[in-house]
Amino acid sequence: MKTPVIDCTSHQERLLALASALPRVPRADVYAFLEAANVQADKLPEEIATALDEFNTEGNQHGYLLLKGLPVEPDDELAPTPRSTPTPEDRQLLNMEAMLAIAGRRLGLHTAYDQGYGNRRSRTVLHELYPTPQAHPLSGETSTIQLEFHSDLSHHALQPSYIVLACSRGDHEGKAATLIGSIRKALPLLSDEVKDHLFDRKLRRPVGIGFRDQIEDPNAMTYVKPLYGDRDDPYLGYDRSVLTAEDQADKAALEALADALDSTAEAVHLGAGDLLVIDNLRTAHARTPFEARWDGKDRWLHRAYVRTSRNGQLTGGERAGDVVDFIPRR
Ligand SMILES: O=C(O)CCC(=O)C(=O)O
Ligand SMILES: [Fe+2]
Repeated sequence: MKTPVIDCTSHQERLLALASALPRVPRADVYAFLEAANVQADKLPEEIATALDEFNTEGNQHGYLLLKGLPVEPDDELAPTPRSTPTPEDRQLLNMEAMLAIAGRRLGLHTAYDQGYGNRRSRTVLHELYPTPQAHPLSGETSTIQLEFHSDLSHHALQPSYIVLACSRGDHEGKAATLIGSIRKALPLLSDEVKDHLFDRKLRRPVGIGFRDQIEDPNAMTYVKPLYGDRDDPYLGYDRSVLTAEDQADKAALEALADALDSTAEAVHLGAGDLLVIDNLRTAHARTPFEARWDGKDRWLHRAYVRTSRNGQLTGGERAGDVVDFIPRR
């Protein structure tokens, strides 16, 4: 199996030069920022450009690509890890935000999504992930509890192709693992009976079950197919916390899928200078617990969703930086 990990250390100088061509305040004009990143994406070192391009066309067995050794600022030059959203609009560009923009533009279009929960953060293109003291138990801002296997936005009709996570700081103890369960690895473990049962089967995925406090329409319901697309190389739609099975056969099939994802999942321990591209249509991901210390040095990730032409996400005229309304998957 081809390695999904690329060491980019030898390209640091070149990557810093690309980053220096980007606007200094990314949130001042996100469209302009991503347009500038697109120009730089054409100038990426060949090794990195090829890895991203191949991942974009073929994917891989692992369901992710990990670029390591990117030119993150030395830790003592980085601001303290934030604790509360939103990110100030006038914050200066960080190196890993530049990497998120350039690598993401090589793949497709950065996109913000209204996730249907009515939560503030969901309409922003450039996300931040760090522990917050009052994190919702199903959000990426948690730390001490396991964030269970899920595909991001599986309930959205225009679910993004990729999740890009760029790390400015890892957690203190290196305990936080992003687990990636790839359907390409899990599928051979499923019986034909289970595969047939899950393929094109619409399961209920209530919107806002995890964000009930903020939900506007308590009857909102979406339908997610655990397996769909090409029967021999299917896409995956999965969320352990909110996908609901009604009858015994559905429950058993979902459990078999969960077991197969669990037993084949790979762990990535994100550290400073790492950028992880997750194939959001062929994987589910989770994050193991870790301890926040609230000392300004906690785990700090930058995140964006990237759309591509896969599975009808684009119909023409879209731009990197667009905000997509909530369109429930049915
Ligand atoms: O923190 C991570 O590694 C992943 C977080 C995540 O899955 C999410 O916020 O949806
Ligand atoms: Fe996620």
